Amino acid sequence: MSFTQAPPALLNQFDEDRALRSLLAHLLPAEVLADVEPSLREMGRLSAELYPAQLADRLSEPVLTQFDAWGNRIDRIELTPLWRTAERIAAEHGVVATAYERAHGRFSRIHQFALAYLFTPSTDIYACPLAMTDGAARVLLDSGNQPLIDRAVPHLTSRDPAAFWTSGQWMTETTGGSDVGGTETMALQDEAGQWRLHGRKWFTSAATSQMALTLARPAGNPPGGRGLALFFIETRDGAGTLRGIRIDRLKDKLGTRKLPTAELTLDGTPATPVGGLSDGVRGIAPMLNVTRTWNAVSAVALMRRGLALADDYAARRMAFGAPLARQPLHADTLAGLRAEWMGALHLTFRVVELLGAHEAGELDDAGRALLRVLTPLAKLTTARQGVMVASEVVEAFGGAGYVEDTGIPTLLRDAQVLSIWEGTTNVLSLDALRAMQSAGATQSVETLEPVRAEVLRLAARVRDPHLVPVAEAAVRAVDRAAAWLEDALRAGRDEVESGARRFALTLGRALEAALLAAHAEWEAEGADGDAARAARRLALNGIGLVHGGMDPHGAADAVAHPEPSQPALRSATA
Ligand code: MFK
Repeated sequence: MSFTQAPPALLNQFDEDRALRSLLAHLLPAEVLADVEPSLREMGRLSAELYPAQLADRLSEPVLTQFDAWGNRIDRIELTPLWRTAERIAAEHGVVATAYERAHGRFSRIHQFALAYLFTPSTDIYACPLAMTDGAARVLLDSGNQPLIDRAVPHLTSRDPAAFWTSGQWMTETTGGSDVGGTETMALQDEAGQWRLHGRKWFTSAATSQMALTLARPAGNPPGGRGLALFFIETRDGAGTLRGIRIDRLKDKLGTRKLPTAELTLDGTPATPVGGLSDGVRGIAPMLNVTRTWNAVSAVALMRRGLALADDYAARRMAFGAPLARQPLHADTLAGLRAEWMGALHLTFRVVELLGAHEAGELDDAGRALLRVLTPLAKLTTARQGVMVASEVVEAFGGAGYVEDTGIPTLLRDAQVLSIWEGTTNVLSLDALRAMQSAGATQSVETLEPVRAEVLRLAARVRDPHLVPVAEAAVRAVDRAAAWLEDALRAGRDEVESGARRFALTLGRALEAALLAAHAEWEAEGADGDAARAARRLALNGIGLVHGGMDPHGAADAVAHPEPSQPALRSATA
């Protein structure tokens, strides 16, 4: 009658993560790996150490106080204790700065995002303001606007918590989060020539940032995205008072509840154009691509956290006379999820690798086209995997996973945002198509060339007979996607758009399988190596979706189906 279950526990999250360490050994030269490893090990230690603090802080949420006792409007947001700790750790450990210091050239992005991956699961989505900070630094540096670069970039990339700034990315209005061209905020110049913004921002994540990049329509500009301009805002004056900004309320969200997401009114907010006075969507696009990369890294990180907890629990929890880990069906379920996470990890870090090479000026035209296409593909594919894996992790804990004070339900609620913000799965599927069309011929299957060339390049490396069927399945899935596209292009735009999501997920999963198979070949650990097992399992879970018709799961392009496909894994590609 006195049995109590030992809860899951975490050890150093770098040392424990064999998949990450193997991937880094593949991507980084030995001397770079030796140089960055201590910082990653320290972040892995902090990640485990912060986990109990995260559980203890579970119920606290940011609080908005709009007025002081005397009726003065103050609009102060009190952050949660762990967020304040996270801000300090992020600055001191260079979770943004590492990418801009570029101590290891093209490899610094890999170092930075490995830090972010270890940092993210224990810090209550503090990754969100960091993502926007990183994106803002990128946009400002790309803009060539030297006064703004001098003013903001040293803060955005500082390792000193007292000097560190985060940035907001204020895009969404009541007219829509996807169709940003409908933005209603107006930019007017006052008598002194100062631009001032007037409007309402409906979904501003991390409203406590010191600066923001936002879109507004200069008076007289035409409607649509081209009529918008990109503006820089400093949110507070020297006395700490908000500059023409009212915080109307905080959002009551399904998840990411530590994140002070706000509705704002801009009422004469002083603002500086970042570039010209039009084409603001194009101007903010580099920020979107950076935050979408962070989104993928966060998806992989949350999957890893869920699986670390589920694996530990499976070793502790006895049922029907044995630990769950030795119950064949439970072990098989976890193996299927592990494959999804490892595929997502490899796809995401391929994007990171390309981004680092691009920023170091080492990508040719084909590399840049690949980066442009892989960014939305990685974001949308990993986000769907993140939601599915988080849901399965809840189930892997049985009833305990459904109980709030285990901390497990938070994983699912937080994961659900990954497929929504920064562009929904559908918007990003269309973006991926558009990116392919601008890289290749506009109306033909040559559109697929950057992705197809990448999958063929990876498949050509695979020699191990245990892995060759996986590489072949990846190539076959891309070929079927190409055949579908050819038919759809003949049938017209509606046919192309209605299949874009299945098409994009097929390409994302084919890339994951090919990357895993090529990595397993490099690991050279035979059929039982981690990556080899994950590659084969990902192929079994299913790669291709384009020929599914009404039931997109029915024709999953699997190596073999020794068992009926698992409902749990079906949702990975839904
Ligand atoms: C945990 C970490 C995650 C971080 C979380 C941060 C939380 C922040 C919360 C948010 O802010 S969520 C809001 C995010 N909002 C979006 O992601 C918007 C989603 N909608 C789209 O992406 C639409 O496709 C888009 C707004 C871009 C469509 O607008 P338009 O006006 O129809 O733009 P259009 O005509 O497609 O593109 C305009 C130009 O930008 C074109 O270039 P040109 O002017 O040279 O022709 C495009 O090629 C270019 N462009 C668009 N997207 C691009 C891009 N260029 C490069 N990369 C892209 N991704």
